[in-house]
Amino acid sequence: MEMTLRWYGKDFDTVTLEQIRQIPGVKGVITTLYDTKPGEVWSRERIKAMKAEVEAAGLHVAGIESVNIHEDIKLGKPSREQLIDNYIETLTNLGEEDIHMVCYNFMPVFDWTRTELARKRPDGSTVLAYNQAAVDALVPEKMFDSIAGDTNGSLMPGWEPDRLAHVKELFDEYKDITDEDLFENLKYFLERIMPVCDKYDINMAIHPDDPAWPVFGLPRIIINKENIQRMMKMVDNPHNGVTFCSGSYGTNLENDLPDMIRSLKGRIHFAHVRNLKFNSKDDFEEAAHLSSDGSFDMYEIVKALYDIGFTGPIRPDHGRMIWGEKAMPGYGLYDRALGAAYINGLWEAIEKNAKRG
Ligand code: CS2
Ligand code: MN
Repeated sequence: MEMTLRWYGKDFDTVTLEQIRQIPGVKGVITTLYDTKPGEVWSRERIKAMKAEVEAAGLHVAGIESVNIHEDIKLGKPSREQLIDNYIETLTNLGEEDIHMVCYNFMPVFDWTRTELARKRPDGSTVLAYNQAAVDALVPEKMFDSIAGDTNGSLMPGWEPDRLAHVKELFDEYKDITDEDLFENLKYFLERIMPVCDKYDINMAIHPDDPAWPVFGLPRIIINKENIQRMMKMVDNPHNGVTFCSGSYGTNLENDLPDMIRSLKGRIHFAHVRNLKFNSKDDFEEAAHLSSDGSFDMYEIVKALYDIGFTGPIRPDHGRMIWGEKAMPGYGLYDRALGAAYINGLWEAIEKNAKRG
């Protein structure tokens, strides 16, 4: 594995490349062109400039998170043809610039969903949290009222008006889209992009849906072992792989994380490692990476990655906000740096132990 940190680019991130460079064992960043829109072609020049900036700081670009997928592709609309052509052009430009791992997700309308961005934990840190009752209380009609400025409606944290501009129309478009349709549309997309991935050796790494079940009546398919195996088989090419995100698959306590990892040998191209603390099965918060702070056995997760011979980039995922840091929720420096050091420690111990026999 290669330890990395996610970096949003200097215009958006509070964390600098110089700081990242000083985290022991981190040589690579996972980055993106954060100001591009889904469907847009990423130009060769911009990719080159991004790489040069990262390399000038003594780091390298270990992969992209994310090249986002336009909703029309997920919806299977005729306009997807042009949009997939654009995606292929972006992949070509990334490949020409020697970038070989692309993370993306296939979640309708929203990326991750949390109900609180700063829940206080007993140690005084604040974390992202999810409570199912809070989501259930949020009937879509109320959501749209609140977007229109009705303060009685409850807007979800992190859902800035921008992100929601076309949400109502999108909900309407997804009304008749089933899980089967979504699988079909994903298959169509993957089949179209595999030739360019083969040509440039680009590993596509789908990120799981978070939480790992349908929210607001929207279909969600990248949620468990069965569905992910189906996805691997339906486009059976090693470049069609996954981002194994412990914190996203782990939202569903029925997902056996080490077992899932073992079942994906050769197809995990990127790993997000984080811990969750469950207060009940319907309420969880994002704990420190350390096993004893949350509900997962992090040793078993890292061990499973080691055992399958995982060689791709790995990163700590959402961190807590600690030591007074002000940053994008989940993406401060301090707790993610602690997470990287901890995962590195687990890996070193597992590796030395294995080599000793
Ligand atoms: C990430 C996701 O911050 C996060 O929760 O794990 O947003 C992830 O970057 C995307 O889903 C990948 O496309
Ligand atoms: Mn993740």
